[in-house]
Amino acid sequence: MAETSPDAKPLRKISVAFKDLADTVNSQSSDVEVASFSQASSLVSPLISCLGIAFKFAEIDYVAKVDDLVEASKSIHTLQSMIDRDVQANTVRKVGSHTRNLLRVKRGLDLVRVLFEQIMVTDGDSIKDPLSKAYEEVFAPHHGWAIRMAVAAGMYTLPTKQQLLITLNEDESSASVQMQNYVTASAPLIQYIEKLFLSRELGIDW
Ligand code: 1PW
Repeated sequence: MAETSPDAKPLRKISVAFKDLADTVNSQSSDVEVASFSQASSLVSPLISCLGIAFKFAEIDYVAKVDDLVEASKSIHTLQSMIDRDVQANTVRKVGSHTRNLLRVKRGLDLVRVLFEQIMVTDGDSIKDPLSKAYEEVFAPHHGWAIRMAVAAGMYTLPTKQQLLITLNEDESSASVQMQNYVTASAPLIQYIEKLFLSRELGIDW
């Protein structure tokens, strides 16, 4: 029955959800809803847990921030209005604010985007180089020494690509299709979120 259960293909679920969001962004006719964004982002959490126990702290941090956005979606309709509320309340950079959490979750989605890109162009069975590159590009500039060391240590207990594929219930070619779908879909969404920050002169490097 595992084949037909809804969680049997987590990569497929991710790529479908982000394709929907990308369609919204690309249509330019409606704003991205907090509900659909947070729901799609929550599908990425199982992927982080596949990276092993050493990344449990990253998963806990990511899940908490996505949960905060899920909670926000009960009273706030769009990402735009969520940010504007924090601007008005002067809480954009406040620890735990929805806008701050959105910026962190956006980085998580960007990390997965670069990770998938790197996995697809890297030979061999190790995902250490792909994840290291993604981390260096997306998160390392924003993390202090202690977190960077914990991440570096976690790189030595990663599953192999084959182990990851088994956990995700994919083979090499089906995984490539879904990863490419996510890479294609997430790019315009990430740009859209960055533009929400930059057009309000909130910065994205904090
Ligand atoms: C989708 C994420 C994939 C995770 C695997 C790669 C490792 C990424 C490492 C994340 C590190 C989490 C540790 C917590 C750091 C927080 O200090 C920081 N959060 C993030 C996501 O950078 C800032 O959070 P704050 O101060 O806004 O609560």
